[in-house]
Amino acid sequence: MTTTSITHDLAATALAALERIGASVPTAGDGPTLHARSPLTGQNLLELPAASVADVDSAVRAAHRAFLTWRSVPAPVRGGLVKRLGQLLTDHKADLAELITIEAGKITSEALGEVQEMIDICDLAVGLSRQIGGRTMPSERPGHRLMETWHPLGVVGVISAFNFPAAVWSWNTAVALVCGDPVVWKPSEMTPLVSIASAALLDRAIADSDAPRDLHRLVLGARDVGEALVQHRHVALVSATGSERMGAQVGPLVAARNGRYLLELGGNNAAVVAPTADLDLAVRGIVFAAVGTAGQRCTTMRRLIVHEDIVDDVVARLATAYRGLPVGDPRAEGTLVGPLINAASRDRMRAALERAVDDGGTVVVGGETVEVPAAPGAVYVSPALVRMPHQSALVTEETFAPILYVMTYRTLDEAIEIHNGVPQGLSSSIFTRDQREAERFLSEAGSDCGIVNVNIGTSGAEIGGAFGGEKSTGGGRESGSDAWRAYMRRATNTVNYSDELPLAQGVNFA
Ligand code: UN1
Repeated sequence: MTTTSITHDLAATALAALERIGASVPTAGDGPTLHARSPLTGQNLLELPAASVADVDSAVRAAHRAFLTWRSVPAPVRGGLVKRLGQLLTDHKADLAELITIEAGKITSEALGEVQEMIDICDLAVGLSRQIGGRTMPSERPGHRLMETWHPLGVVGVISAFNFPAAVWSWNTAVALVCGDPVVWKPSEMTPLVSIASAALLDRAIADSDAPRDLHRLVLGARDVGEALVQHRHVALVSATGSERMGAQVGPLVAARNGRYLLELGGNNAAVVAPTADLDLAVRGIVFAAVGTAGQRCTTMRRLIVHEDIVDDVVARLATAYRGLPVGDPRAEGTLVGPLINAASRDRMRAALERAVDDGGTVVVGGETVEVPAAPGAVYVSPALVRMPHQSALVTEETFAPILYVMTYRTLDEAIEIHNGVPQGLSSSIFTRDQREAERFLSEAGSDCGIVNVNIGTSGAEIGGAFGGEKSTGGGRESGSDAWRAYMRRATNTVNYSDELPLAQGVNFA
């Protein structure tokens, strides 16, 4: 088959999945457009209409009008909508996963896992719909009640990235909807079809639940669309997932209008491998975290800090595992590493590997282009394992490709210092059987990340926990635990049910 005929087949497969989902694919007109594209061939699939800045304004205004109704719908009833979304996602799990594979290049198992993550967050949000609520605190005054109430916040603007083109939207949207907030979504330009499909399922759930139609609006487009969303005064919360550079631009823009933002930005995640680690388990955990999703997760393991006594053994085991990695068509049975999203990613990976060597590093294995004859325009690479003499400036940056830098340490203090010596603070792990070491890594003086694991890798977090990180990762938390609070506003209430008017702090004003 020629590349063009493969692309043609991919487009037909995508359109068939969209049709089963019940999504209509708009045709491009005179206005701005964008292309759906597949990293499986590197070619364009379809041309789609993009939103203009004026479209963003009308989407936000429509969502805001929906808010005025939705905020007064009881939260457990709002949960009914999310329950329906979860059912539809379950029914169309394979269809949506197929689109994720076609547009983001994920292997089938990981694409299905992404949709499972969406179903899981719907379950969590439905449960939350009966739990979001405040506390009652003792008042210092007799006959008074001091309590807090949590109210819906307003329109949430969601900006998401190509690598989790549907799940990150669902973490935000399922929680926002039960919290009483409509969503306007600006997805990555690289994954428009996944977003059209996800939005269509939510539209159907909205219709089936008799909820306001404009509770969700999708705005496809480029940077101008994102900027218009970020700056709109009716967007109460901007939840943005992407690069540190993007976050550095979004934060100040929202802050300038005193809006709220929730940022989930780059990671430069590391694992410490201690002398007592179970190395069979560690190697499996490291390989999944470092090469899963072809190194394109924000939680991808990018640094390994190994005790010097075991480093040669660990590197040898990893090199063996890396040499056996099946790289290729993500739809093929057995493939573990699919394509990079585009040629720019490969160029950045190459440049990073060249800099690593300039910094005294050695590429142990990988880093090569893998030719897939049927798809010359696709970008396949073998994941790279690189030994570094120290943590150079390069290693402190996130390169969104499968490169794992290996460094050594002698004492745990030194390992923690190397670990924390980067700007990002998303995910981390330690492989050890020494409880004292594990506890130190988990303590306030250990890892400075938002996610700190023991004896598992850095990626593949469950939705039950709060997801996000510190420092240049942005500080936001999405998904489980009490992350819902970011999507609501808190009112503190003092209710006087006495006949007196005592003032707090004993103030006398008579
Ligand atoms: C991301 O890469 O933006 O923990 C999200 C994980 C997934 C989510 C990753 N549950 O790897």
